[in-house]
Amino acid sequence: MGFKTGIIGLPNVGKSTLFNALTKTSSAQTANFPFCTIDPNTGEVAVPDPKLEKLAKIASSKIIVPTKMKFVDIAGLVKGASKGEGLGNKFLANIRECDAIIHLLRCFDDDNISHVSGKIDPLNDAEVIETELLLSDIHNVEKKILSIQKKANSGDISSKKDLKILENLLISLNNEKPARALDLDQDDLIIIKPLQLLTLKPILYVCNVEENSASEGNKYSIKVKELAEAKNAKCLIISAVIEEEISKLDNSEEALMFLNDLGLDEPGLNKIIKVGYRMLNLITFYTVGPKEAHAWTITKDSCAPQAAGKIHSDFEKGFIRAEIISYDDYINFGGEIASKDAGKMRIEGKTYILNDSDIINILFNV
Ligand SMILES: Nc1nc2c(ncn2[C@@H]2O[C@H](COP(=O)(O)OP(=O)(O)O)[C@@H](O)[C@H]2O)c(=O)[nH]1
Ligand SMILES: [Mg+2]
Repeated sequence: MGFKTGIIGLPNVGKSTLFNALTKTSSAQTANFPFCTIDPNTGEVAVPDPKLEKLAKIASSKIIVPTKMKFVDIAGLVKGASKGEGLGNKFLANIRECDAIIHLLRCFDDDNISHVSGKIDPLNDAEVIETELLLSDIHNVEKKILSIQKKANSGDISSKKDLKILENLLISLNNEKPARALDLDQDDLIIIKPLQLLTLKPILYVCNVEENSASEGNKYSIKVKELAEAKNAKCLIISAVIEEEISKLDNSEEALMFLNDLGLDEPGLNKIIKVGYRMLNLITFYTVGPKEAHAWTITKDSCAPQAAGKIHSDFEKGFIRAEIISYDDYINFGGEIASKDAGKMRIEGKTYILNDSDIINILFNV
């Protein structure tokens, strides 16, 4: 299972430009992992990972397999989408399948590129889109309420409890409060999660600015930053045009020189992935050997058998124990055998909670 992030925004804000650039840059950075297009709008991106490269070097791994993230270019959102305008329902269904949302906002002036409402105003644009997401959620919650109302009215205790939760949720949504802004407890989530609400998904605002504002931002991105802070959301500044330029370069050294000239130190792809990882509460772990060095993604606080299950379902079923070396030890002692000799390889059982960057070896029995 890969983590999937949808890129949304009004038409002509630069979504496709960014999507294409991200996916091409990814394949340029990782020769071992050519970018793969799943369909024209979905791309799998290799997560840039200097640690993985160091590990592979130490272990003389023949192949390097980075962990991946999916991006989806979600086109077709216009005012009225929740009522079926534009691509309407298809668009919303595409977002529903995503784990997180990148909301791309146009923060560049360019008279040659038309804007749907004729004026550059990222805050207004953000509101137009978020209103559609809210309306779609309201519709879903109302439908769910209708479906359990009868049972609740007949006195069924559990339905009554669910109804109360949903009614409170509906009030908040009607007050333009996204579901992610609510203080939901475990009981709430059990009933709310299956509704796959769009406004429950973590959101990252990305300001698409003109090239020479890419390092500092501009008058539009300042406003978006304030909006993000008020909503307790994250915000990044990128220039889709710069990302497009980088994606045409042959290697990462050239890309870095180009970026440095513009006052930047890494491609937007890296920034987006880093923030995305934090937003989604993800960590990376590794399996390393002479055959391959492989990075895997897992949710923070996962236990060793869950990590084993990422590698192979048999590893989870037949899990006996895991041998763990921390990344720092692996690097400092210079590999698996040296770490083991130094007493740095730990044997851990089913309840072990993975640390970020752990190198693991699963012992299992099927
Ligand atoms: N000047 C300028 N044009 C851009 C920028 N990003 C995208 N564009 C242009 O805006 C137009 C629409 O971009 P596109 O990526 O197709 O937008 P989408 O409708 O959101 O997918 C294209 O002609 C792009 O070349 C930018 O940062 N600056
Ligand atoms: Mg497009």
